Amino acid sequence: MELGIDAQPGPFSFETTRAALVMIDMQRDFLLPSGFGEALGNDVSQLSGCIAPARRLLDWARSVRMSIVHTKEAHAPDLSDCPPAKLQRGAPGKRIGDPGPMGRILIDGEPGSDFLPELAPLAGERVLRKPGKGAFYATDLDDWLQKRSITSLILAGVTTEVCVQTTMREANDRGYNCLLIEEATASYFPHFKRATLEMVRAQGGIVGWTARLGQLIGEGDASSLKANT
Ligand code: C5J
Repeated sequence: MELGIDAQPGPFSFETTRAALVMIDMQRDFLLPSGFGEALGNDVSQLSGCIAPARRLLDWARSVRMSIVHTKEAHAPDLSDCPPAKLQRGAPGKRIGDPGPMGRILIDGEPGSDFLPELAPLAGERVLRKPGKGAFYATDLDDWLQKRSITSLILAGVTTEVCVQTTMREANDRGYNCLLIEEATASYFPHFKRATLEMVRAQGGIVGWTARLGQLIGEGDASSLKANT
């Protein structure tokens, strides 16, 4: 099904069979107290507003049978994929690999690295562990998308100006058309989110497009989409 939506800076069209939803890092470590985000001094409550819209977006993507990728920023237990410079960030005792209330901070397999239950992947959806901020760095994401002839990405998740924006820029450079859903992404710093949305769509969409969730999925269901079939 080909869809066209009113986005910024202009219309965004895509074929659902050649698009993927990329849900970025909706993990306890970033969204709940006592994880990595809070260890870095952030107010994690700033992210809670994007959870329900992200779930609506996920439900919609499932309803149109779009490919879905859930990324998680998490390191191997032996930290072999964590550069020393990254390991040294944050206060001593609250760094990557240190023990915390949700297990070792930002380590794959620990409770903190897992997805929020309401955004948990279903069978058949891709879970992509990544050691960096961008989902294309040191992963097979590009190959995986190419094998499925995917040319457009719908992006959501946290945080807007870090992992979401980095991934969107990587994807844009690789030739993917990228649409960021505004309510389904959040930052610990609301002004960084606002600036990122503006930056992405400036200069005729230099990094991609942005749209409100309702512009993509309609207010209550998917029926208000402009299908170009
Ligand atoms: C951060 C992320 N903020 N998922 N990671 O370190 O944006």
